Amino acid sequence: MKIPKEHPRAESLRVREKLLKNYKMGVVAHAGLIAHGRGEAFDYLLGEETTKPTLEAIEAAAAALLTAKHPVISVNGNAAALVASDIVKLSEVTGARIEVNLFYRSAKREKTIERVLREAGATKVLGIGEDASARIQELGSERRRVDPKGLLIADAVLVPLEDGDRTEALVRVGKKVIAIDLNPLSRTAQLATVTIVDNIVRAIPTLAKIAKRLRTEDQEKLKEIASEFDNKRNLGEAIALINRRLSELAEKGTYISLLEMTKK
Ligand code: PTJ
Repeated sequence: MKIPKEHPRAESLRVREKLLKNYKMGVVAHAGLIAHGRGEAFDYLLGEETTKPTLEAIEAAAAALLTAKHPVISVNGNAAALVASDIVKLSEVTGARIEVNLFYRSAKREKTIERVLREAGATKVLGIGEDASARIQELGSERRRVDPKGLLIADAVLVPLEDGDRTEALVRVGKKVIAIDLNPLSRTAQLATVTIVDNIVRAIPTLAKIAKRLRTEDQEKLKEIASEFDNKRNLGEAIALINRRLSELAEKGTYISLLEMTKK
């Protein structure tokens, strides 16, 4: 579908089209489309922008990845569909390995996602087929199958769009989990070490940019940034921001008017 440039929701429609195309290609799972709809609803509440508290979380996430011994970016269908080349950039900047790890696992989907990542510039993709020969026993789903060179030994894991069970299991086995989730109330958001409450289409490029700036800082300083970050407080700020925004909008009732739009 061709989206008119002047359409007021052009960007959101473009993202949706990308997901649909990738769903047809077998990259995105059927439930990935439902998950996106849920995310979009929260993005509306946040004002569809990267907020100030989120920038602090992104800085802490960059510091955690840059100070980890074995950082890993875990990739699922939605992330590959929307931000494959930004994931490759982030991996180059931080030295994090890229591993495909799916909730709705199938050999065919894994291979299709690997191809998307390679086309985006990835030279090594972990977790494909028999390479995922290790198990994280604490996990119930197919996600327990991990690569011994990646998620098994990882000390910091970036999980864009996640199911809460895996975040909980990864934290339980002692890994630092950096989650990207638009819903600050989700189990993932609540249980992660660092939660970036933002849309992955904005968060991953920003994370790569900030990591590039921070990577010349000394390791002690980066460790301090990571350890001083308080996820509970930061989530509280994200929720308060939604609360403030909704209160302001509640005062107005309508915030879009045809008269204002005609003036523009
Ligand atoms: O590709 P697979 O097989 O690994 O499956 C991936 C999905 C996303 C289907 C799977 O992990 C899943 O079922 O996730 P959930 O439990 O639906 O959680 C997805 C979370 O991501 C929700 O809390 C959404 O609010 C959030 N979300 C959706 N789209 C975005 C998002 N967060 C950030 N950016 C988005 N674009």
